[in-house]
Amino acid sequence: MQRYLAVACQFLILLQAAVAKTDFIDCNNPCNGGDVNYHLKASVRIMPMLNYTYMGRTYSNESLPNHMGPTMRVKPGQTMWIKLSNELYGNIGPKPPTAVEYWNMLQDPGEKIKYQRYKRRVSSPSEMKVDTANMPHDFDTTNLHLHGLDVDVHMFDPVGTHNPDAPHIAIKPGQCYCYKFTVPKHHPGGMYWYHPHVHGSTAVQMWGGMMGLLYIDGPLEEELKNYGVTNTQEYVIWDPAFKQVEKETHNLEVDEFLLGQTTLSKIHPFLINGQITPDFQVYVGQVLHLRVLCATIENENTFIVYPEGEETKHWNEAAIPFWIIGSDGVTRSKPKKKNIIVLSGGQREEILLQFDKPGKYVVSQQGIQGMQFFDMRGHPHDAILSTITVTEAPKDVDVTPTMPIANMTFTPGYAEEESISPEEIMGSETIVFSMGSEFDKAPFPQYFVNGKPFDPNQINFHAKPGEAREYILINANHNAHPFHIHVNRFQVKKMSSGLSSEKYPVLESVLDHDPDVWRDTFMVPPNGKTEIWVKFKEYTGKTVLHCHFLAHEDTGMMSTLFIGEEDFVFRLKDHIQWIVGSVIGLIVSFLFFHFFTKQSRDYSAVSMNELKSKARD
Ligand SMILES: [Cu+2]
Repeated sequence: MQRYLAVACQFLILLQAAVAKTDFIDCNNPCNGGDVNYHLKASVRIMPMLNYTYMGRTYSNESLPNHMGPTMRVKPGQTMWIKLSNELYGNIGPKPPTAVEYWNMLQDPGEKIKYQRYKRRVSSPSEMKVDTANMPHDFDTTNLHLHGLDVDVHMFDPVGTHNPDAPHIAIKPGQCYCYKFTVPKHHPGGMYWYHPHVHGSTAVQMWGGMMGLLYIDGPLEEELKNYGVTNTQEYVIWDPAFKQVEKETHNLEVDEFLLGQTTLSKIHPFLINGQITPDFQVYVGQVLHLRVLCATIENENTFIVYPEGEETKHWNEAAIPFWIIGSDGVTRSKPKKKNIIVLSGGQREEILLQFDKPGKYVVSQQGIQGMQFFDMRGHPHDAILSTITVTEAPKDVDVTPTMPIANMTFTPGYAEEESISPEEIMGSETIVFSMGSEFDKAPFPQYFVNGKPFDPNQINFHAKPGEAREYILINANHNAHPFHIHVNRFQVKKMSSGLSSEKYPVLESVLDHDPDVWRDTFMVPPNGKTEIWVKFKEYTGKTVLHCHFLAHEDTGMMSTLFIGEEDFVFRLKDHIQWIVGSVIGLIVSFLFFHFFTKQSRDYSAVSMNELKSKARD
């Protein structure tokens, strides 16, 4: 019996060890065995901005003026190791909200009355139902997401896990993690980025500036150079929110996210490369190549170029057209002409611009008001994102490209024949993004995927490597939700919205999609639908899909997706009743047998004695 128990214990220990495999490392471990190696330090930074001094969480150091972390570069086929050290110590703020704070806020809901279906409130904070998993929390716990890369799944511990129960990678202050990736040989070259992704703290950390650029080398840079296009600039759009150091109060924006998210509108400056309306310079006739990342946490954006002073006119009337040559890290074979694009958080666009007259131009963010939050005007503000100064080129310098932009061709990130065909679609599923407005629940409002908030113990979607699937993304709300799926890209096949483009003129541009372009993030329009086809490639394991308005994701608008087969995992919780029952059974049987055998021994001893005495007689 003892031997059996010992074997069973050993088996359980082995299983536990297999389950507990992790990529957490001792912080003295350099984690530098890749072809390229990076060390990111999540740390606190005090920085001057907008006439104030702010405190935020960043990966950056003082030498990086754009407030972002170091730019990473890697070639297809290379291994990339990233050590992430969490050095977020101290009272950084703001504090995660409590159910009592939500209750207090809901006593005077103000503008939140505009929620179309709101439910009864409760008479005391103790009656609030609290969805702990979806309350903003653990603001100093972090991890790393390589946005848009088709590499191993890396949301759950360890990287590449097939354990359906694997926990989110959650690196606490003082802890270090070693991420090891191999970039596939066929990976499209282009602009990607990285940011933290711990459920509950993503928005707060990214409002503080925890993000950075990641380029995968590809033929685009060389091809542009061959066309004489050499004026390349990064263009990162960011809507920051920090704690102001001089004041004890929280930053207004962060407070409103934490307690409501609905009036997050009052002072939302958009920064470009961490600066307020910076100026870009280009010569007449020269091509300006902007590598645009919309790194907004909670806002949509437009990209429209006007001659200065004409920005109040309609873009179809006054805007300077531009060309898109790549989207979400995937180069297009031919430039596509546009005079407006609408961007949501996570999207990237490679843009070529050319001016035939000198002068001052502006890049404008406008026309989104009213589409963000239930028809509330003022969010986000119309704003000038940056200026562009166009001057005559010096006489002896030839800056014009070797051919008109319209005639340029590029090596596409995906070949045309890789496009998903209808026969490849192995299934179709609906994913509904919606919000709840139950006044007796914290957090408020509630954010749902298919009617339910994120449940860390649930796997909601399954897919197999090699197959393609259709997802019909539905937005039940009067505000936009950008959809993002990890690891694999998709093509946008159809879009529609129940709103009127007369009332919301940018809507036409939102719906203007290119069905052959591969994306990793795209808008699900207000009261609308986006139909996508996803191709699942070689990477398998546990990962997520979610809304890329990160405050929505943090408070519930995320789901778990499992690609491929799940590992067999011994889960104590599944077997606990059986184990407890068996143990009780064993104890009862042991006691019973012990008692019974003792009785019969006593009896036989007595009868033996009696027998002996009889024999003597
Ligand atoms: Cu959303």
